[in-house]
Amino acid sequence: MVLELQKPRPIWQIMFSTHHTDVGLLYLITSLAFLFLGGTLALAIRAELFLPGSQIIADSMTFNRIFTVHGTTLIFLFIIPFASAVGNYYVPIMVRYKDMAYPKLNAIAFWMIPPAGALIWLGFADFTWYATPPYSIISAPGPAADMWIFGLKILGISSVLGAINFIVTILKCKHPDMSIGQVPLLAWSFLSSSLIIIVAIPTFAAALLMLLTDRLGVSGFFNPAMGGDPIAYAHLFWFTFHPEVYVLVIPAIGMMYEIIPRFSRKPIFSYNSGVFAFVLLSIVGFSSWAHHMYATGMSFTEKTVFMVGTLAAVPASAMHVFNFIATMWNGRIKFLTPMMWSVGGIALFFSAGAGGVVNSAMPLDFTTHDTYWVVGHFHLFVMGTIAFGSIGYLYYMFPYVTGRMYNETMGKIHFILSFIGTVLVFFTQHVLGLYGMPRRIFDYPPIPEWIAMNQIASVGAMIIGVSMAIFLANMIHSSGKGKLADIHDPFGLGGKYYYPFEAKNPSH
Ligand code: HEM
Ligand SMILES: [Cu+2]
Repeated sequence: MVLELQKPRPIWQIMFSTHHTDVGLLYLITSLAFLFLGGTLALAIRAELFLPGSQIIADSMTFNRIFTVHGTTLIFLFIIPFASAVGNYYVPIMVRYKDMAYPKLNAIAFWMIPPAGALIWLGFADFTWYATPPYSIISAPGPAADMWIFGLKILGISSVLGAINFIVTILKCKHPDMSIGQVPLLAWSFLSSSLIIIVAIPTFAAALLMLLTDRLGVSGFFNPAMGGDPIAYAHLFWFTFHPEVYVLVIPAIGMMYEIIPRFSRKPIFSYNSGVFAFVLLSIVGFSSWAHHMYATGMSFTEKTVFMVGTLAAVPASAMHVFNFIATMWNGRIKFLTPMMWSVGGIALFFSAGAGGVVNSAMPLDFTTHDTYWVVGHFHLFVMGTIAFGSIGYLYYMFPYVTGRMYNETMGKIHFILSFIGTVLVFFTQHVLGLYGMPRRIFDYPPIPEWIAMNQIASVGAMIIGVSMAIFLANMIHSSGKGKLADIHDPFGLGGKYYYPFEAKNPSH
């Protein structure tokens, strides 16, 4: 890998560069900045819900704005750009090419993110991360709502440009001596998620335009007063965003495929099943979107089709979990920070999936739908699986990017606190949902069980907050003053298992 920070360069040289590791670094820093911004909003939400009544947030409108921007930030400005950071660093090297296929396009895709982030943060819209009509078209206050729509539009274009670049880099630029069956699983994960993006995003892009023209009053696609249908928006939205959840999770799984075998000091149990499961997941991801809409009056037959389509994703997810366990089995495991995050992420992936199966069973979903159960469910994925996989990988990349080691003890404390916090917040939210607490509420009646569980969740969130402060301190301190890393084997795994791609891609 290229050592970015060891030989300091003026910041503008990195900003105007189109080299894949420079663009990767920009993605990395931007995504981490948004992780902390979005995380701060989460702490505000949890502080507010610590007790019934208004605590630190004045009114429900402000509360809605806060959780809308929280969700939008962490999904679109942290998880996706973080994956792009990893892809930018690693995919060209893994396919043994000098850069991404289209370096300028790559830089353009990155530079669309800061303005989009600014639109979302300066606007601070209030209509939840899926901008549900009719509220979003009739009453959501502008210009916040319009800024959000434009922000998401820009992010969608950026994703599509990035996806085209990954697909062409992997399929067309890989070294001629390398067959597609030799491309590492991390690169396969980018190929699969990029293909999903290309198929899924245009639908939401269209829906956003329709939302905007509806807001302007020149159309009524989703406006019942003009003969439109809000449910149509839900279909368009979920046609994009159910597959999109796999866009989020697949690269995180790909990152685990790098870490688990290396730190188990064993080859991956089955490369082929990893590839198969990625491809399968990207196809079946399109057969389940309406499981978000069981409560909308679809016919029994339609619901059954989507229920079966949803369950089709289970074998693909399970294949990854089995593959990881079989790889670790009898391995000489070295539990350093990256490995702890990956293994923790797999455990939470498993429990999140179990909750997903409950949601997908249509009769059970009538109990869980729109309650805190759903909040718990998807956070076990986005935080427990995706953020855990990503953070583990960040620790893994750290010596290759900075040339220095992070502090191992602080890394482990970060993991342990985050794991405890995540279980406290999101397992509790599942139970809270079963006790009937609806999601997205600012105030709640003083039911003793609700108060107790909200307090457990809030304490869990504060623990995560503390762990993230330790993380930030570790990253900042170690990137300047950390111990110099042995770049050939920074984790002391033994020569055979160190990162196999020593290639340094020269700037051009
Ligand atoms: C792979 C990673 C996954 C992620 C990132 C994820 C994410 C999400 C999100 C964001 C929502 C709620 C969205 C909202 O209403 O705001 C959700 C709901 C749901 N998820 Fe997942 N999910 C994942 C996997 C699964 C799996 C494997 C299943 C089924 C086996 C599943 C079944 C469901 C169902 C049925 C709902 C709708 C629940 C309801 O609103 O009543 N999910 N998920
Ligand atoms: Cu879904």
